[in-house]
Amino acid sequence: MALEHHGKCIDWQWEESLGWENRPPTGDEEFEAGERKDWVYHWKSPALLKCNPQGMIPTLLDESTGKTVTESLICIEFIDEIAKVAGSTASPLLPTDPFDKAHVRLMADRMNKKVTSNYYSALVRQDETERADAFQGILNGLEEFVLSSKGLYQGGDDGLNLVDCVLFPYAWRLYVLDHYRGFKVPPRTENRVWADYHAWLDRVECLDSVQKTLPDKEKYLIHVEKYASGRARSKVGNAVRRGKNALAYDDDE
Ligand SMILES: N[C@@H](CCC(=O)N[C@@H](CS)C(=O)NCC(=O)O)C(=O)O
Repeated sequence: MALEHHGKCIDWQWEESLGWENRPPTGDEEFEAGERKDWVYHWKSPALLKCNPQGMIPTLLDESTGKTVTESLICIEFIDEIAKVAGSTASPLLPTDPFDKAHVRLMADRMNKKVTSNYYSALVRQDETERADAFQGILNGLEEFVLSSKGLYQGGDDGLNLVDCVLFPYAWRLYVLDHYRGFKVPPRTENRVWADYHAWLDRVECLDSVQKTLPDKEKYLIHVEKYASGRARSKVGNAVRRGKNALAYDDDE
């Protein structure tokens, strides 16, 4: 996609910079020898590590200045601002009123903590009670989202906002928790809240802009199996396996 910013044409392109690889054990790992062959590590491209030493996705890079933007919530706001400057007529992802904007940021942060983080806990933790507690946290987050929504989308009828953008990718992948853990989101027939939730999920999934971003469901199940079996040695996988939340990965892991 090309956008105009400060009179310059900005071309955006993706670079695949995360992958998975089996690595021979070094002998310093903290797991039993018998488990070693099964652990799967992240491969991170040198280009990613150069502009974000933490090696986390998303990372945006402006090649002309070397400036970077990281952290998904901040990246979404950044893209929204760039689009506005470039004259986009799409409805903005954040409202202009400072109070409304503060509320949207707060809700986006709550969805990140209650849904995104608990998704990894429900998937990676091996203790059933911990997993069930995490899934309950997700359901509480979804209910909070529905009750806070002002229309077809979280902020009203005009289009997606930051909260929808943060929640949807994880709401969409909850079939993974049903598959690996047997955790089911209540059906639309349960009550008004769940009817509204499923209507929102269907509505967002049907958007062209969203369709383009969705992976194949079967392939994604295979991709996350390494998390479900606790074998993923990514920063996120390590943090959750060690009992922290998915957002609390350490810089040096
Ligand atoms: N708090 C970060 C988390 C992003 C995140 O978990 N990214 C994953 C995407 S697969 C990642 O880069 N994982 C690499 C790793 O865990 O080492 C954000 O919201 O941007």
